Amino acid sequence: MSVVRIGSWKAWAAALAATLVSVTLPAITATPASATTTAYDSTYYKNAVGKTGTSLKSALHTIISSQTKISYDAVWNALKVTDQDPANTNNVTLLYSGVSRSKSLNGGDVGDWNREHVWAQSHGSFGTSAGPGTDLHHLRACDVQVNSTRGNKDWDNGGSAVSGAPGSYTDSNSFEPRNADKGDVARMILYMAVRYEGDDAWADLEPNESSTNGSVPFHGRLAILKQWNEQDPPSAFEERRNDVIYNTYQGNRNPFIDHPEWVEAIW
Ligand SMILES: [Ca+2]
Ligand SMILES: [Ca+2]
Repeated sequence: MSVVRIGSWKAWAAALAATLVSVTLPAITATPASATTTAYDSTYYKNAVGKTGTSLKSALHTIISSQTKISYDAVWNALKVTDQDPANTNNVTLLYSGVSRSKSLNGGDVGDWNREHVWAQSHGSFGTSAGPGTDLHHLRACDVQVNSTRGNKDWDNGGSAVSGAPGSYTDSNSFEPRNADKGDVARMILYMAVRYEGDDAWADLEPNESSTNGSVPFHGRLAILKQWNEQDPPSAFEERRNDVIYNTYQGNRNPFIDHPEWVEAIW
């Protein structure tokens, strides 16, 4: 606000009122917070922008299906880059716990981190050959024991506290990540649903409302994942991760990190 020398109280009040109007009006006319624009809208997403429902899903499927596939062994070194702790370049930040752990502790022993498939391998029988089982958009560094606790469970709220992952909960068939990871999980699951549509060698992965999917190629519960997407918007960590996967490893993006409102536009 600029300093104005005003001779009378009335003039001062008028100036204040004008200032308040100028401050308030843009907030009234602003676009909803959930609508986003990105540098990729006129390029990468040009055939998707403006669409909704199945036509948006179909357009995004075509766009993101153009990708490089990496080996499961290459995932180790990729995660050391994509999941790097922003505060310590020697470490990765682990999913479900937020723990910062040395990049060199990758492995299968207690105290190590390993490669968590957020879309569980058994929900689509894709294993670890190059394809959905090595797709970095849903693979994250995770504590070995926490990964084991998550297993192939569906996604839902509730349960008892997860040892080693404060803020995360689990029961016999579902897992609730800590608040900071809820949106990440939702956007990873929904990326997989759009990327894999059954038109290649792999199953058509889809979200549903069940928390007892077992080995069918579905993951629940969609209503909860939609809540989590709203509750935990994309963070700088998640956006950097998307950029690194796009620029360095796979050449494709997770559209729901760039446009979280596309979750509601499709589902
Ligand atoms: Ca988050
Ligand atoms: Ca699908």
